[in-house]
Amino acid sequence: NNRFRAATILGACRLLSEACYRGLSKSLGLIEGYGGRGKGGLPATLSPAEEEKAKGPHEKYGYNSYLSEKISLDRSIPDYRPTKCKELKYSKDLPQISIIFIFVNEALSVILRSVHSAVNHTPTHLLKEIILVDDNSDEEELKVPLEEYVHKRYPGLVKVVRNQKREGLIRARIEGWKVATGQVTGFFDAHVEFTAGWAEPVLSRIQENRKRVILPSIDNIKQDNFEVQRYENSAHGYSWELWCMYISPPKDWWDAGDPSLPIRSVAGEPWRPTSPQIQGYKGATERGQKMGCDRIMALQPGQ
Ligand SMILES: [Mn+2]
Repeated sequence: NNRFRAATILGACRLLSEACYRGLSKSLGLIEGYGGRGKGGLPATLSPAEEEKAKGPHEKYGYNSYLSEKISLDRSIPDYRPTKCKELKYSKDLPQISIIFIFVNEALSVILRSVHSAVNHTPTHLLKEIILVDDNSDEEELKVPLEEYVHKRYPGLVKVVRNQKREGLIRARIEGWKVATGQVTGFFDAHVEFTAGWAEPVLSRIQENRKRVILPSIDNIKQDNFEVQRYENSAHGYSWELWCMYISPPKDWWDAGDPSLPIRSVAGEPWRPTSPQIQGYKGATERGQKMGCDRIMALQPGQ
């Protein structure tokens, strides 16, 4: 049918653009392709001489940004979904998502890996756009170099929003929401990697009921070696300090014996598959977590 043909053509266009734009990352000292250090989500390592160079940036970012530059923007990571999740079938007719990343002085390679992995793991017909909200970073590499790269590498796909003063996480997210045109809005930290099949269950749950706010089940990327570490299925909540907590699913979820079922929580409904995120990150954007929701409903929580 036509929709299938359109998806096939879009897929072919993506392959063509891959061929044209590969190598662009080299100008930034970064690497593309599925292999290399850290492939398959395995721990990545530095030589002793490199270790010395890595110390300063590690202190600054709270993760090993020097090592991050040595890991491909497209590296493969494991698919930790329960088998049943992989077998689920979804409607071809799902709403499109605008993916919004917020950052302040995040390492360029880490932001770009978030973007590459979103493009690589979101079906073309479901990805409306990617929006990068810079909450007034100081780093020069996050200005012209970042903007030139994303516009050349993914023409027409990425919007960049710059806050003229530091607004904080929630107002920065709202700035991203304002320019979003997808039916669904997904808010993410800019230090994540997406896994295969992450989008369909999220969009499907929102399509069933647009008042839902969906949180994926989140794995961990280790801050020192970028190893992807599987976390148990869990609900999300917040401590009194407003740090995100992973909470064991309620008894009725365990009793049902089906790991593909969504987990209800006070903060939303997590669902594997996942977007792992770097642990130990010190940045200003760490309050709040990744979620997808209906674009219009997003700012009308009373409904
Ligand atoms: Mn985070």
